Amino acid sequence: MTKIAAFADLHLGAHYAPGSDWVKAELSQRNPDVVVFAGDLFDRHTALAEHEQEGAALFRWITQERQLPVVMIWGNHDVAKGFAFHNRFPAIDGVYRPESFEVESIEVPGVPVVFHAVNVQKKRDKRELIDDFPAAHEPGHVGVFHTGLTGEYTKNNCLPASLDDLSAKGYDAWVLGHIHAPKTLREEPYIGWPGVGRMVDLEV
Ligand SMILES: [Mn+2]
Repeated sequence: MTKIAAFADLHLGAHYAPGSDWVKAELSQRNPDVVVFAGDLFDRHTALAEHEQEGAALFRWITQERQLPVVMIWGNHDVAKGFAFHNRFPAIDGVYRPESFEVESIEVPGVPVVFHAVNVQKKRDKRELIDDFPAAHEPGHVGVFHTGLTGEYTKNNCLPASLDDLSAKGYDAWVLGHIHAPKTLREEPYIGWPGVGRMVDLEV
């Protein structure tokens, strides 16, 4: 059993964002094997240089202080701010994310789970990528995806897909980003948006 602490849409810099102290407080109450973050670390409207430093410091705290690996993707806000390009965010040992803008399968040393994940590529990314996620035929697969799915929860959809598309992959969980109101779309196996200010505990 692998324990995952999952969150998304931290939106550092936004007035409604709970901030990195919230993440630290949540993780201090948990002992996961791996942390998953599903995109939008920064808010494209309001994040300043100090928030960039806060984001990097948070990921260093998780990986160095807590000694936990992180699997993360870039969301549309991060990309609009210029992260995901030019190595603007520092390389941090123990932080794993796709290196390209295609779906990649990520393995974390010591964690018997394969994470299938993709970075958003541009501010309004309407690519249909679900066919690029490999189907799983055995346990141990988790999807990490910054998507508004079929768009009913957002005016600005991102990387569209359907819930049925996700379900059909046979993964043990899908951690989604982009929608801020927490929403569990399927209980078991979990498919959902942790949302702003909520950390989700998964066992896969
Ligand atoms: Mn987003």
